[in-house]
Amino acid sequence: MIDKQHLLSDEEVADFVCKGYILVNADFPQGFNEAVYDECARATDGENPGDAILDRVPKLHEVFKHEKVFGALVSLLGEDVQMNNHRHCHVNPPGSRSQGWHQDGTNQRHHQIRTVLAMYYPQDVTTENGPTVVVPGTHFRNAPTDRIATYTNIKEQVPVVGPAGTVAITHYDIWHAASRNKSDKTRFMLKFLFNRASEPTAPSWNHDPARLGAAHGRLGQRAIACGQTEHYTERRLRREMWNHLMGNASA
Ligand SMILES: O=C(O)CCC(=O)C(=O)O
Ligand SMILES: [Fe+2]
Repeated sequence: MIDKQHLLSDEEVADFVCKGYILVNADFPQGFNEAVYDECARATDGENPGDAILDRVPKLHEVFKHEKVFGALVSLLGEDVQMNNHRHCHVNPPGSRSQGWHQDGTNQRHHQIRTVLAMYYPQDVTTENGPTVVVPGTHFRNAPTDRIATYTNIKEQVPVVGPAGTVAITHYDIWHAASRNKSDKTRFMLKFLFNRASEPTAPSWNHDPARLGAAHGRLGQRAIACGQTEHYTERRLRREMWNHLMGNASA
């Protein structure tokens, strides 16, 4: 059983529902991120090993065992959360061009949390060295990838920046893209997928019924500036997602 203190709070879960992502700053032992960086550089020198990156860099298991990372995954996907077989080391070399906006895979077309992306950065990420960029709230917007790929900068897009050891956990459907690496050093991002294995029957986070009012307040906020129609639609979809997570009628 995971210690409750490592689980997300009601407000954090409500924020995830609203924005579609949360950043976890994992404090790995001294030298851990640097060692992963070097091992990823060796593993991808030549052909990218694809899903085999976990066998090539077994230290990556430690990332998802970290109490804060695992606590966030349990909070969003339940205690029996499962690691998916697909994973990838995303290499963003100096001088790269930015990627088009996209949703990974075929988006899921439901309004629940069934799969998340967990993106681990083994080096500091700044706006200079090619951060992943996300658009808050877009996990509710299923859109053809060939259309969103034509969009350039979106007002209120958020670059995922943070110190080495940052893990961005996002809803599978969030719009995202790698941005241009303007630095002189390769940026690595290790993308893992996690799946829900069972339906929620009760909150799997550090739920406190006294915090429900605050959580509901968060669910009503705008993820980014948007029209009234989108705001009403998203507010309804968030409540659906939240009620599903609560697993009962008194949500
Ligand atoms: O490298 C990144 O920051 C994102 C890459 C990505 O989202 C993808 O290739 O699907
Ligand atoms: Fe992607």
